[in-house]
Amino acid sequence: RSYRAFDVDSVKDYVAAQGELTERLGTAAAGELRAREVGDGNLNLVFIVEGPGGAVVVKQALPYVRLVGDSWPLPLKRAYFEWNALTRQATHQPQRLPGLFHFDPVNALIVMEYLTPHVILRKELIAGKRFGHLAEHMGTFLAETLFRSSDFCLAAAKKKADMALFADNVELCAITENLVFTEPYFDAPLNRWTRPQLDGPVLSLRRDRAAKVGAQEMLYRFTTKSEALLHGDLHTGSVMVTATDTRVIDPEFAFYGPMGFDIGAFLGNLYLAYFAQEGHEAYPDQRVPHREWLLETAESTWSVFSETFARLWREERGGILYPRTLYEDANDETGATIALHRFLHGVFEDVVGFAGAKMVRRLVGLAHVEDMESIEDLDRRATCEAKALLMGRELLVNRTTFGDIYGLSCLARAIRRE
Ligand code: SR1
Ligand code: MG
Repeated sequence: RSYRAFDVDSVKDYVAAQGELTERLGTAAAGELRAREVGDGNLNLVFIVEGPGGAVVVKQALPYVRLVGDSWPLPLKRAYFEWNALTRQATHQPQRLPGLFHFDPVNALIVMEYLTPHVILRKELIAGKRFGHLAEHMGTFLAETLFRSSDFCLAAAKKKADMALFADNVELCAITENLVFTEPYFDAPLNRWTRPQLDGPVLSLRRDRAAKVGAQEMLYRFTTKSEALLHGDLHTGSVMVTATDTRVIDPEFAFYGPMGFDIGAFLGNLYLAYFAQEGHEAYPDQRVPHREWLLETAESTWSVFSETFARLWREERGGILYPRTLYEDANDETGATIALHRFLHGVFEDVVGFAGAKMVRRLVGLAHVEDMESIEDLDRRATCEAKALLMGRELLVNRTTFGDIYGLSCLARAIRRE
């Protein structure tokens, strides 16, 4: 057997031949199935295959970057890392993931639950919708997946084995190393920005020594700080929502890295959504409650993360670092609390720096966000983007100066009003 990329016809034959899916689909006959390709991400094929009894999603890696074409090859083994990340996350936080049905390493595909009526969070944020459970769900997901894959919880041998497994996700890490931390800061051929409106800010960024130093420092942390198994690409396009439910999808960039990278990616995308709001309404003031909700969601995600992490620290701490036995009497419990707060302080600084880097790359690098791209009036789009760029740069450069998460909301409001 060798790899083949499926299309809407051949994927039906493939799915029909997988006996474990028959009951779910209500048929084993390809002729009774319907398939459509719905992938709108940068890398993969995504099919929805429906039978008389139900539907599944088939996500298949292509041997190249879909966004760019076959001039940019990309290994199929990313499906293996995605599967391994999903199965590990499922042991930590199954409620926030799609159900997992089948993995085929040869065809680099995963068959999973068809989430309905779920929709991609980014699209809902653009439409001005709000989700009351989002911060609670995301903060808990982040704390549980990050804490439980770290040295604070896992046995040392297991953590080292997992680090070794995911260390081979080299090419996807290289995408992040280049596209997030490097290319936005020089005249890289694939960079894009709203021209000519953003030419000035882009040129300034390339001459901005402090921003470049900040980006290099965050890159170094990204490559060296192997704290936890990360999702690795936790933007608002990797989250699906309903009014009551939240699911996290697509961890193909998974590897052992700094906890603040996942949290910063999510928060940075909320701030991008915040600055994009004024591009989406004839009367921007109608978006005030939504804008404020985006900032509150960023604040609450961090609060829920840190509170849940603290609870896990008290209840589940068991790895090689800070074992419970070190803190048996009351004084030592104080020591454990001090250690926890020092650790979270460091995570927060990373969150701020990574959020900034993630914002900058989506404005002047190769891969942009629909929040901004869907603003048709280019002057208006550029105004939103320039403010977001200013915030991203501030977070990157001054990441040590923010006392708490509320300082980030204040900065966002101040820059928006300028
Ligand atoms: C070439 S891939 C561009 C981006 O898409 C993914 O979602 C990652 O964020 C990557 O950096
Ligand atoms: Mg993705």
